[in-house]
Order: sequence, then C-alpha cells, then structure tokens
Amino acid sequence: MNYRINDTNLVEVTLGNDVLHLRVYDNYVHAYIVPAPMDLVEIFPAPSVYEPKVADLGDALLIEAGEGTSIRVDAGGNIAFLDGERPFLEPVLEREGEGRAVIRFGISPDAKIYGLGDKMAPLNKRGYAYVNKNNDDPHPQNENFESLYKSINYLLVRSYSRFYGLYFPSTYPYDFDLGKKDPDSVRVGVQGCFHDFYVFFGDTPAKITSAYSGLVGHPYFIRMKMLGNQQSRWSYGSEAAVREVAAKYEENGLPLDYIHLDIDYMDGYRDFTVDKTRFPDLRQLSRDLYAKGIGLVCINDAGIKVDSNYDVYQKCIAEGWEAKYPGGESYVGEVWPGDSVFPSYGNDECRAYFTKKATEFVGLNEIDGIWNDMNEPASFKGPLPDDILFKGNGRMIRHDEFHNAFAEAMDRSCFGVYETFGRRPYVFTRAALATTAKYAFAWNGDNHSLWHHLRLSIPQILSMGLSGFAFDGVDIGGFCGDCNKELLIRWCEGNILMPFFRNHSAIGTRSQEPYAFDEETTATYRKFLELRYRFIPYLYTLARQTSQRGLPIVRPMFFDYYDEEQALEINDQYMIGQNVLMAPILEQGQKARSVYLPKGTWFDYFTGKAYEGGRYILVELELDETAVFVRGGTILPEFEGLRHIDKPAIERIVYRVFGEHAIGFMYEDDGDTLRYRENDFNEYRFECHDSHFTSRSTHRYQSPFKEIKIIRDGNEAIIPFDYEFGIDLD
Ligand code: MIG
Repeated sequence: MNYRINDTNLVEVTLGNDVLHLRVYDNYVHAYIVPAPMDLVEIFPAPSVYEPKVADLGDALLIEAGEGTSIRVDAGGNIAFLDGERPFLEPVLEREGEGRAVIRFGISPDAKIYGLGDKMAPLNKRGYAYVNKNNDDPHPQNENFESLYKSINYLLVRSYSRFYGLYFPSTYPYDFDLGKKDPDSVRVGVQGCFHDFYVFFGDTPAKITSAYSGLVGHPYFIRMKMLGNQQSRWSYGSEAAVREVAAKYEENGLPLDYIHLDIDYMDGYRDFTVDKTRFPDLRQLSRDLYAKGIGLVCINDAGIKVDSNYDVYQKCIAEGWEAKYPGGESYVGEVWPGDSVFPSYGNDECRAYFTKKATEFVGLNEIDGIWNDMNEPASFKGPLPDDILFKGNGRMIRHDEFHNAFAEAMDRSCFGVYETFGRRPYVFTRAALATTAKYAFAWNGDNHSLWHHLRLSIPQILSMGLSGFAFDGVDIGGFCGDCNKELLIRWCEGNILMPFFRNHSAIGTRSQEPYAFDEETTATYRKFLELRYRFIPYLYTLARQTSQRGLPIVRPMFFDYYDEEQALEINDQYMIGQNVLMAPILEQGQKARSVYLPKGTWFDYFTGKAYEGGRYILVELELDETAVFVRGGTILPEFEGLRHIDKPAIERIVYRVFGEHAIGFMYEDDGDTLRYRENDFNEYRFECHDSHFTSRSTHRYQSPFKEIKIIRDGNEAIIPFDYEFGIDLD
C-alpha cells in the first residue's frame, strides 16, 4: 500500500489520484481528502494525537483507533471502521457532477439515527431527508420540513449494535438522506468537493457526545439566573407595558427572572438605538426592574438599516463591511428597518466594532442579555444570492460558503460583551452551526400554538442537546397563532424543566402570559414554576457539567439506558440529568398515559411512592399534574420559595433523599461572575445510607446558605449550614 505518516502523525494514503488523510485522536478520527477551510469557525481538536499504529497487510492498511476500533483501507479505496474484526461503518466516498462530494454508508436493519440539531422531528430521523442550510420559514414546521434555522451537521448513529458519531465540518450546505430513498443507507452530500468528516467512538452515547462537543466547543457556562422563568412577547412595546408584566407577575405570585424586549424598543429597528417615545428612559426601567429581581433582555437583528445618518450603516459602508455583489455594489435586502445591509461579522475588525457597539449599548442601558435574531441571515426579499461577497480575514467569502456561519460570527461579536463587566455572557441566537454553542445558546424559533408542536418540542430540544446545544428551549405556549388555556398549561408542564424556559408569542396573537386566561391557569403555571425553581441547584450543577464535558442537560431515555431496547425511541418522556424522569401529557383532553421506567427503582417525586422499573406503568394525570420520577439512590439539592434567583442572597438549601442508599452532587458559586475561573466554587458530594447523611465539600466559595433542610421518607430535619458534616436523621 502506498502511504506515509508525516511528522504531525497524519496518515496519508494514496488512492488513485486522491490522498486520504487520517488523523487518529483518543476517541475519534478525522478523515478527509480535502479539508474544509477552517477560517470561518473554530474547532478544537484534542491535543493528544497518537503516534498511529499502522499495519501494512499488503493489499490493505490497518490503523488502530481508540475505544477498541480500527480502520481498514484497501487498495481499492474501500474504507471500514471495525469493532474488533467486525465492520460497523463503511463509508463510500464519491463525487457527483460539478464538484459535489458525497459520503454513503450502509446501516443495519435495526439502526437508529439521532442528532441534526433543531429539526422538528422524532429523535430517530431514519427515513427522513434534510438540507442543512439555515432557513427562516415561519410556516407550521413539521417532521418533513427540510431546513430550519440551524445547520448542525452531527449524527449519532446506532447501527450494528454500536453507537458512533459523525460530524461534517464544512460551512457549505449539506443534504442528508437518512434512509429515505434507500432504507438501508445514509447519504450525505455537500458542494465544494470536500470529503471531510469526523467519526467519534465510545461504548456509550455519553462518551461519544462528549468527544464531539469537545471538538466543536462545549456550551458556554451560563449564569444561574438564566435558568429562571422568562417572559417575552413581540412586543412589549412601551415602558408601561413592561412595567405591567412585572406587576402582574408580582401580583400573581409568579416567579420571574427576565423580561424580553422584542424589536419595537428600537428607533426604526436600528440596532443599538432606543425609541425614546416608547422607552423614554430605558436605563431607569432596567434599574427599577433589576431592583425587583428581573433582568431585561433586548433583541438585536442581523440586518443594518440603510440610512446615511445612522452611524452603524456609515461605518459599514466606509469600511466596506457590507455584503456586496461581485461588481462591488452593496447588496441591499429587506428586513424590519426596510432596506438593510448585512455586515461581514466574520471579519475581525468588523466584529470588534460590533462588540464595541453592543458593549456600549448594554453598558449605557444596563441590559442583562442579548437576543440575536434574523441571523440565518433572513431577508424579506428571499434568500441572499449565493455569489454576493462578504469580507473575511485576508479573503473575500462568497455567501454560499458563509451563509451557515453568519449567525455564529454575529454571536461571537456579542460573546465578549459581558466579560467587560466581569459577568458571564447572556447571548442567545436563532441560527447556528455546530460550533456556535461556545458563543451563544439557542432557542428554536417560530413554533406555533399547536398540540403537535408541543409534542415535537421534546425530541427537538433533546436533539439539540445531543448535538452540542445543551442550553435550549422553545417558545412556551407557541409563537404563531392563538394559544388556549389547556395547551398553555400542558406546554408549561411538558417543558417545565427544559434548560431555557421562556413564554413568547407573536404580534397579533392573543396574550399568553400565565395570568392571561383564568385563575386555574395562573395557579397551575405558578405551581410548576415553583417546581422549576426547586430544581435550580440540580439544573445548575448540570449546566456546569455541560460547560466542562458537553453532556446534555436534558437527555433522551436511551442516553443512559442505551442497553434497554424500549428506551431507544421514546419521544414523549425524557431525563433531566441521570436522575429525574419527566413524562408529561401532550394530548388535548388526555388524563392518563403510559410511562416507561428503566430498570431499577423509581420514586414519584410528588407522592414518594416507589415503583420497580424495567416496565411500562400507567399514570393518571389531571390538568394540573405531570409525572416526575426520581431514580432510587438520588439526593436532589433544591431551593425553596424563590420568586427570583439572586444566588448570593439565598439562605436555605434543601437535600431531598430518594431510597435507602443515595448519593448526590451540587456545584455552587456566585452564579454570575467569572470568579469560578479562579476556582471560586464549591463541589459537594452527599451520601445517605439508611438514616446517616454525610456531606463532603470543597469550600473556596463563601456560601450564603445559613441552614439546611434534609427531607427523607416524608420526614424533615433542619440544621445549621455547614459544608461538611455527618448526621443521624433518626
Ligand atoms: O420576522 O422580532 O423568531 O421570536 O418575536 C420575525 C420579531 C422576527 C422572529 C423571531 C421571533 C421574534 C420576531 N422575529
């Protein structure tokens, strides 16, 4: 075989006119013929590159990879990934027509294909086809919708009894046929002649997800307050309207941490401006709300108004940062401000300018969070032409190459804003690429107030989590169309522990705040917001782990129970971390449902009743009930009675014990600043055996807690707070 190993440990195999490159890492392999250009996005290959072990078998090479796998390449160009001796992935690399690269591979009859980010579809996407080209389409999305806002080219496959991950790094649009044309094969195509992909190995979905997330970049570490309840509408269009939302929340005893301002706060939809007739003193408004424990989030749109008196437009034109036709004329699209240009956020100077503008705006008005919208980029004149040019760093970039990376570049311009103030970022985005989660979390835009969109919100958010976007959520109650009481209640229950929880609705729709219907709706919404606030320390611990290891916060049932056949395709129940199982009602009028409990003992969170798992059970659920089960052997850390999350002021922590022998963890810090980077945090580990409870902890962060409540078997004990202690509860 004709091959060599170069001095960076890259294996180069000559196959006819092509050279196949293979670079072997701890638990993944990068394979390419031509590598995708990497100057638009950042990926972080693990530092430890093996010195590859290559055996030349004469007519084939055998290259050892991680996790018991190896790669065989023969003289005919056949590539096989082997589990011991057994092939589990045999990608065929082909070219099609004018410069399209296609990768084809077979899957086993029982194969499942997960991943692909925000597709509005079941977890297992086998039998569907998609096009990953960021797309703004507010029609009621369905499982057969080819393109949505994000392009996350990641598949988690279970085939031939093995899980593996596949990631395609090019920023060009990809098309995926996941066994639609031919049920037994998958086909992934991209323009631009790049055969470029990564294969991730591991004996568990968690290991694979973690390896993938490490490469594209772990989600950034959020503020604790971002786990709180958030209220939005297009638009709360005046200071009075915003104050009314805060007042109604307070009056009704509903917890609230953020209110969002949609586009109408701006002066003529110009970014970084304020309409002074609607919001005469935005800073005073933020201060007043903040004094009540509520932060203000402002939307920021991708297009820049064509207006020769607007400084941002002037600057873009002066620097040549606006996208241009090949002839050099500005490309003008149409967005909310009317005629608009699209900045080259990928250019370092342009991005730095936008960071400066956003920092000034946030600083001046004391804005707590930035919401990036319309960044597919979207224009009412239809898709931007493929051949318009954006300024890059040292080269001009055609729109078809930049399109999917545009949002990430815009998000990057906002990412550093809060560091200036010593705080963690609050930046979220509608469009994204796989590599975006390190700069922005995401929400899944423009759903409808429809029961099937409530149902699909679950696999959609779970798929985002599998695809590296652990902090995600949908518009609670649905964005387009009118919501109704029953749908809002079930939506609140169904998504209550989803990482990002924001009620949002479109212009012209009926009000859908929790107090907009009747007392029963308000009371039920309140009951579940209170449940969410109890779970904040648990969710926050998961958010921290996510930022370190990329593991999803909310997980499909198969994620940790991959060896239970029943768990492989469940779209209507899910896990929060490893220990909490959610099984909501997702159908109009329904009052009971089946729940699959994996093997082991499970406790009903509300009644404490124990169930043996490894089977389906039937639970009855009235309109104000949802099913929450806790895995036996768990200690949950909880808050109590909060209306707003102000970590440094919280005085009591609750440890709730499930089962005879239980363990638990808790991560703690100030919830907001960057001091965790200097190790200013605590990590607790709890154990409870029969009635003996112990706590062990690091204590570099000065905890505000004054007391601990321990709940076990329906009994409560309250003791003074300490980091480390042992106590007999009887
Ligand atoms: O063309 O800013 O998905 O959440 O309320 C619609 C107005 C523009 C789309 C976002 C939605 C937001 C809306 N925006």
